[in-house]
Amino acid sequence: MKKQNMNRDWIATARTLSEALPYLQRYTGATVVIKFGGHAMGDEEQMASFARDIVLMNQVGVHPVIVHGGGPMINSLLAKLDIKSEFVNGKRVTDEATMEVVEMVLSGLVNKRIVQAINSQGGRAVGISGKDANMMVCDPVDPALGLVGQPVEVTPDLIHQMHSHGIIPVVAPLGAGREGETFNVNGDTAAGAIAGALKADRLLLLTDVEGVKDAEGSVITNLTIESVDELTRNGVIAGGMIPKTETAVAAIREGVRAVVILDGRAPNACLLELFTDHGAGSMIRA
Ligand code: X2W
Repeated sequence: MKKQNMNRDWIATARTLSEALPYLQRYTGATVVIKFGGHAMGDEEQMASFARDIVLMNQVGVHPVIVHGGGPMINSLLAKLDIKSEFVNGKRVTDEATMEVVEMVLSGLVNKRIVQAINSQGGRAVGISGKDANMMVCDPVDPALGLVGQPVEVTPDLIHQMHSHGIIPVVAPLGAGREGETFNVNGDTAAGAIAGALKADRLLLLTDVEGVKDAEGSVITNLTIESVDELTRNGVIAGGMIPKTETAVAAIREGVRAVVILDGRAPNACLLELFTDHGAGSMIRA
């Protein structure tokens, strides 16, 4: 009895692999930017599962780029250091003391945690930030927000070079200022700007909601720039979803083929989206 069940599982595994062939072929050589938000990271096991999906993608010929966040981890260190922090329109007001903590947490703690998780699964990840090789040059967004940056010039040569050496880039959302400043960039904004500069085939925004929901609370699986505009005007797209859909629309206008907003905590979310008929979350296209 036990043996039969096991046989059945192996047959299902083989079938799953076989069914994935057209998807694997479709994405060979594709550039996929994955925004891994602080809220999507979860525990060690979820991090390991995410890392495994990324290594698998890389193994089958996809060129993944991870751009991560880390908002909750920044909040936690700021609280320990007794530094007050506030958000205006989804962006952290960032003075010099806050910027030091943001850089420590993003480039140090979170970036290296993801790099190590990928390398533990047999990948070759290297952690950088938008400051490395002057990849992401920023201007200040608004004097009231302090050192919050808007990417104005993204030069992705370094990412191409890393990919050509089989390296998976893991990018912390920090930007270089023209006067030698360090800028804090919202993780979604950074991922969108990098995906746009790469003209990526896909931008996956991993978060802690299942996708864009309609008025009844069901996930809308396919959206266009026009339908996003309409749903935003009608107030169906609201709150924290707005920066995500804005990022998606801006990235598509810069030449990204499609953007998917999905729940990064769901098991194998990236594989489900890329390599199965089912897909996941909400896909936005031109
Ligand atoms: C963000 C950067 C991290 C981030 C911050 O300081 O929290 C700004 O708000 P999540 O996990 O993706 O939210 N920067 C300007 O975006 O993290």
